[in-house]
Amino acid sequence: MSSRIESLSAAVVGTGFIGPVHVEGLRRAGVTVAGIVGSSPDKSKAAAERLGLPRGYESFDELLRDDSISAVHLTTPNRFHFKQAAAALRAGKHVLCEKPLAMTSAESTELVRLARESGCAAGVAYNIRFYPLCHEAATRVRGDSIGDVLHVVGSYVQDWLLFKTDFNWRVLAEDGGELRAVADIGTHWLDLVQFITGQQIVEVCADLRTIHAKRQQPSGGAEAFSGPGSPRVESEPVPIDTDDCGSVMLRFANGANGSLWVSQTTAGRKNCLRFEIAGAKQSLAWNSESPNELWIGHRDRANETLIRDPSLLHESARGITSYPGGHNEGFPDTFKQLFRSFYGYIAAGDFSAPSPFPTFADGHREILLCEAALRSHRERRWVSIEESC
Ligand code: SOE
Repeated sequence: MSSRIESLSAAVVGTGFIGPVHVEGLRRAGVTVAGIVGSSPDKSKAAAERLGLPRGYESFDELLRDDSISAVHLTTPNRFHFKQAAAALRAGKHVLCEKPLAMTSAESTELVRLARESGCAAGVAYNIRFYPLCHEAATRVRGDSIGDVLHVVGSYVQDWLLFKTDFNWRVLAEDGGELRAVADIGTHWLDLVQFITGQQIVEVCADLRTIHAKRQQPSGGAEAFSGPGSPRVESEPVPIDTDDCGSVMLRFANGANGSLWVSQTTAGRKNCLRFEIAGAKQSLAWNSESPNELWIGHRDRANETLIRDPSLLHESARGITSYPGGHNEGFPDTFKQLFRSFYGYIAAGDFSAPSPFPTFADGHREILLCEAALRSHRERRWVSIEESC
């Protein structure tokens, strides 16, 4: 049965950096946001007031009992994703979960199964796909404009964890998982290049590094991107064994090869994802810090830069573009477009149709890639994804 996006209502779990991004994206997509829940009733109430939401739930269970909500957004630390996603699906709610989907592939396998059996929509917030020029790149590569994909290289680099006084739950393996930079930002890149090329990564060889073996943990925690800790805040040294940076060599199903560099300790790079996809006829390159430009490389004529302009884009990219050329769209717009896609699918009501958003199956694939990368790093050898299944 089909309905309208505007008739759907959602609640957000998590009040940190990314929870409010979801609230804003939902509102801009036209979805009603019924309320939010944090790690305590006080935090829920404060977030609801700050964000102008009708309700700060007392608990996650209270949120699940709210029959007015059709979907739940999980923006909690990674260690909660499995339990919360499973409970929400069992309660008959559609789920949009932040990445990585779970802590282990055993958990993500179970979530894929539960999602299938629940008959609910289940998506993972790989929002970077929803920059219009990333959809444009996918249409061009899959439509053979660039020829056979030969190699794919790039990086995702940030600087918000450069100093040993920089801290967030993500640096702790028990909260975020054994892999950090690769899982937190690397999987965005891995998801993106597989989406664009239509080719799965089948084998990896990783070399990872923890720059700060100890970090200063402030009492009371710290939000992502909150800047260097104040010397006046009490903190204590804690051992860290998650990756600050590293490289992963890749082999794709069609024989293409490539590599990814990830780092959360590159001074000056705030949140910078770059890819370069080389085909037999052309190359494409893109940088998330100038997201409205796609570079098109030629061998036998001058290179081009395509400036995002809906009138010049393929239908797939035009469909996720809201503003005319020159009116730049960025990070918050990707969430709006992802949510329009997710709720548009729910509203259309045909769950046998292919999902236009990253699904739990995509999220599971990313966990397999992470496990293969970690194993490869520890055993100092190539690891196939099949081996890690
Ligand atoms: C922190 O590294 C973080 O917030 C990621 O968790 C997000 O996925 C990315 O979009 C920005 O950086």
